[in-house]
Amino acid sequence: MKKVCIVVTMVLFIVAARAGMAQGQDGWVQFKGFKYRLTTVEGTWSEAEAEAIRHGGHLATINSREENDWLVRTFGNDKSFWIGFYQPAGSQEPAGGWRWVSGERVVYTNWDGGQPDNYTGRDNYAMLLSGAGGRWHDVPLEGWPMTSRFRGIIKVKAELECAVFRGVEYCLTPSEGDWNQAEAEAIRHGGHLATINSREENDWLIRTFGNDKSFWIGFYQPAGSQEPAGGWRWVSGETAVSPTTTRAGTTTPCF
Ligand SMILES: [Ca+2]
Ligand SMILES: [Ca+2]
Repeated sequence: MKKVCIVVTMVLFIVAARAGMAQGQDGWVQFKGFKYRLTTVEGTWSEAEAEAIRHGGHLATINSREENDWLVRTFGNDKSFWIGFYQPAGSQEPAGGWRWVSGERVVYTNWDGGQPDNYTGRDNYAMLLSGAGGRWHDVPLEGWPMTSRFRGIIKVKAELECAVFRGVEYCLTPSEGDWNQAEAEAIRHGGHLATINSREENDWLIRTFGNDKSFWIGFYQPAGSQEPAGGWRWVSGETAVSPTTTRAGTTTPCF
């Protein structure tokens, strides 16, 4: 009866999933509606920003301590990374005029002690400096020291809200619809509505996607089944946990 309840109470929202998009496979990692990855090669700030634009985004804008901490946890702090913060020509040195290349308002900064200092006389670009615990330094366009080049952190608005659990990516469908529309959307992304194979997976889905809305999952009852509990099956075809099969979604609690 538990699973019957899940399906019957789902009305509003829907969930889709896709296979093969787990963290690391294509280099992108998601955080709160955005996806991030490093530039493919080391270069100047301008070269890093150009690559970010090719991916449809910019060098990272960092809007909170939470985001800054997540970036350091995700990409490490043993190398320096360009971010999208720069100081336009003619700004008051050393701290005047800094802005985000995305155009977003500056609501958070995390300069290291004594920074920005315009040390070289042309420190007009910001980076997460290696070994500085996620604090920022102003450096010249081609990095500091002069001969060094760096990778940048690219940030792009995510098409779908997704999260990864045990190597499988789970995403919310971008709009509300009926069960069939949700499943069609899931198939377009290479997966199915979620198959849920354990209490742990179910709990993770609720923690991740919340419980203030209802979500479709991939459980349904074929026509002709014995009512109300007979014949229920997963649209993915799964009958038990299968680590190679796509599954995704979230649910309403029926415990
Ligand atoms: Ca400067
Ligand atoms: Ca500096």
